[in-house]
Amino acid sequence: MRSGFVTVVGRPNVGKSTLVNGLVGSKVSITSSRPQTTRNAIRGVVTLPVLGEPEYQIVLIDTPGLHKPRTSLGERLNKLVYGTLAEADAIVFVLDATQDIGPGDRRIAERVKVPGTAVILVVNKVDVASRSQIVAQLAEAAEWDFDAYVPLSALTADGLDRLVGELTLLLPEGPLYFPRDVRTDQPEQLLIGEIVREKFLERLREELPHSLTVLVREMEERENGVLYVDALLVVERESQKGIVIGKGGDLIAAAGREARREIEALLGTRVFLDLRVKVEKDWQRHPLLLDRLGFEE
Ligand SMILES: Nc1nc2c(ncn2[C@@H]2O[C@H](COP(=O)(O)OP(=O)(O)OP(=O)(O)O)[C@@H](O)[C@H]2O)c(=O)[nH]1
Ligand SMILES: [Mg+2]
Repeated sequence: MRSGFVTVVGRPNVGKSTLVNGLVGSKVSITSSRPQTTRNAIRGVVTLPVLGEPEYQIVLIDTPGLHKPRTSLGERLNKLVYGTLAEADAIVFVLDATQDIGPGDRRIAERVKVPGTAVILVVNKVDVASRSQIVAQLAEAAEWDFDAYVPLSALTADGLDRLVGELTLLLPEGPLYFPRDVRTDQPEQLLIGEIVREKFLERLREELPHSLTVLVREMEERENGVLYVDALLVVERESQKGIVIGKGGDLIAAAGREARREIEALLGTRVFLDLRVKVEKDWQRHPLLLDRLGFEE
């Protein structure tokens, strides 16, 4: 069979996580309109059924958007991305068709040139871009001389099959890395924390989406068949606590309700979601706090 690891990289908000979810066919990574949503290397597995040999397994690695770091967290995240590039069998570099190619993209274009590793350039969001925008981006990116160019929409799935086709051509002979029915290796506890964070992201503005992290401290099945989930919302400043809770607690209640419903659907069980808010001053800037909050070096 053919199999391999494919790192998905690009600037924040270009649609990397939406693309990985679309390829996997289920939500393994949260998405939002806020930049820097993803904070881990999240693996999503695509195993293509055997309709005559060979069989394919594509292990996609969704990564945090590459950006100019302003905090220890940002530095750690960029480093994490560069690490996954070195291990990849192929790289998918994603551009947003509605945004001009900028210095950030050019820096990434240099970094993805790893000897012996093929690069596919994806021009995403074609559903909301004009034909001339798409053509201009493809023309400009053509100078980078990558191995394939695929315009697509991660959101509508238009063009995803072409990307899968290109990837299968690039995969080396390899083992079945994950059982055929596995879609991610992300522990349930982490995915649940991410779902909770996602529900807050769209409700928060300015620097607050960046200042929030979620730690699931406990998950326990209670006698009445309800899964009790204790999640801690960690923010950076005292003033942010009130914003996350909202007037009369309405923000935390609405986000919590939405998260609970999604977790219930995911696990097929009733859930009691216990949310608490805690301030860890400037946690994004302190290596020690980052360690404790699960962002390893
Ligand atoms: N119209 C349209 N929107 C898209 C498409 N792909 C992603 N989006 C939207 O773009 C925003 C960012 O998507 P994400 O998948 O979170 O982007 P990302 O690259 O993972 O972002 P970071 O994790 O912050 O680096 C979300 O609001 C998505 O719904 C697309 O093909 N078309
Ligand atoms: Mg993402």
